[in-house]
Amino acid sequence: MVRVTELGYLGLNVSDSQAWRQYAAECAGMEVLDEGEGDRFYLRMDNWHHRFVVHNGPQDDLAYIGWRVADAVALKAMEQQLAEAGVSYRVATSQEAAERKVLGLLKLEDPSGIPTEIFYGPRIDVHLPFHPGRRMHGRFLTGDQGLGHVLVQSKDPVATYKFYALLGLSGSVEYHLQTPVGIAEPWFMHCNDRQHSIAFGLPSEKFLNHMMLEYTELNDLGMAHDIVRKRGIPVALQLGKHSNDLALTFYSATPSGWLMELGWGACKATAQQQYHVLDVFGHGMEAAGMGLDLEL
Ligand code: MBD
Ligand code: FE
Repeated sequence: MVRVTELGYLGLNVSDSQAWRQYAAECAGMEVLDEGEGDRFYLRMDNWHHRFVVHNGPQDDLAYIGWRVADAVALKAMEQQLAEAGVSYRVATSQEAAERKVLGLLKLEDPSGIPTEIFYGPRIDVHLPFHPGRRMHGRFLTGDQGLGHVLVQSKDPVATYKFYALLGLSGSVEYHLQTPVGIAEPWFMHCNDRQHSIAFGLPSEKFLNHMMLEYTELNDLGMAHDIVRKRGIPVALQLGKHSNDLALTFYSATPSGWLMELGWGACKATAQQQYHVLDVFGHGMEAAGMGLDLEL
């Protein structure tokens, strides 16, 4: 069986491009790259040409998720795997591959309709070393762990699990959380050392509930927290430590309304599954109505 190797890139649709450029650079520390296309700009976290394509659009939601495989052989094997499972996909044209700055890709949809791309051969701009949008003590933790994680909508969590398992991710329900309307059972799946690259199973109006980026240095998380607080950006969940990935994180609003989880110190994925009913500490609820009204 062939497996995806990392959460490689994300496409976002945003209504306020200017607010996003400022937010991404000045709060998170990403590098803004504008190639003059007019309808989009890029965000960098490392030496990849980009990790985010930010498209101008009215929707304010996730546009697509890009999962990497090793090479052309793996992409061909993935095609066969999808076909045998009866999942429809199409092979993107070379023009579409050039648009994403990859050597080849497949286009399909996950069971909730989230546009999904499986690609190989991203463009790595070693000649253009990452230049953070604000001062940083360290870097974003990417490498073979991918760009971070997303928590996405799932209309049918079991179907969603089966879809991502077909792509080669592993995982399970990792929390039983008491909510006013019953027990929430979020799922977490990984495809490399990052404890999870995708999560689902919590109510989410948009495709995207939140995305998570990880710093290599605690000081950069602290700096991000100071900047978010000074700017009065709503914080949905205060600083706290998750029980599953042991990361110290907080959740604040992006200019598109969905949440950004910034973190540091996550542990690596393990083969054996376990579940939790509460986080280690913190993650107290602050701003309500942002998609994570949870007692973690
Ligand atoms: C996460 O990254 C997360 O977003 C939640 C809700 C629980 C555990 C880890
Ligand atoms: Fe998360």
